[in-house]
Amino acid sequence: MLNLRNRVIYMKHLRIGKVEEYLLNKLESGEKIHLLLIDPEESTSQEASLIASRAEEVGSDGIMVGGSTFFSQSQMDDLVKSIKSAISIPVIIFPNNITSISRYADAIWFMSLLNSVDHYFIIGAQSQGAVLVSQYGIEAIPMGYLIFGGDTAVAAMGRALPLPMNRGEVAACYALAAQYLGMRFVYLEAGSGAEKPVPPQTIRAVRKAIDIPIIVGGGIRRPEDAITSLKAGADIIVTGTIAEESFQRCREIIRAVKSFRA
Ligand code: 1GP
Repeated sequence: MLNLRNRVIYMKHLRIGKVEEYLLNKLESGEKIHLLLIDPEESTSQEASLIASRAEEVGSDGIMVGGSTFFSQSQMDDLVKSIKSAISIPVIIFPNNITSISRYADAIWFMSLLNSVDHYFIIGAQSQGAVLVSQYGIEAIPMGYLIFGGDTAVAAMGRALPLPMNRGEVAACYALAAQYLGMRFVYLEAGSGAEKPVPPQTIRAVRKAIDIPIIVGGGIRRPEDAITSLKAGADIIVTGTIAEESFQRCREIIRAVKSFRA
């Protein structure tokens, strides 16, 4: 049984850090969150820092850095450093591998690809990277990652057995398991550049099943897509590709997310 002293220690060991607190404070106040994903393969350091600062100006809440087919730790470091110098919102690593771990980031989604068939993406890379994350003092935010659909780089590289887009009850099983395993966020991923985002009925089914925040990303190209996801119960919207294609459209999405009220 925990006494009060132990409970304080226990809470400390949950290690809820500054970035997670920042996100939770926003959600608690009724705001929805927008995170801009920068793929190191698609941008130079200069382009990335420019796009990150434009996103911050428009109201985006943070920058995620990661890509499914990127494996250079030194380039990751350069990119993260350059983005950090241009903005004051947090930079969160969105890792595909242990080579994504950059000491310059504020936080890392410490994530497990729960519907992978490969042990490496469920716990292998995490066990290899954990000590480095600790040594670098990067804030780790535990997250369960679920991939939908199939025809995307992330599904192939992560050896996912993709969840069906329209069977929310299957996604809800995984999401509830993530919550019971102690993960503090769940990410419903359609894959970068996906033809369609995760459908609202699936997000709704997950929302009903869990209490922890839901991140939705992949294939969000219009403000309506973001609004539909938020109405269905998403808390955090991630967009990547659209900012590379047209920053104007990305700006509209950020504005839609930031002015949304349930
Ligand atoms: C990919 O969910 C993110 O991991 C963002 O996807 O590039 O399609 O916006 P898009």
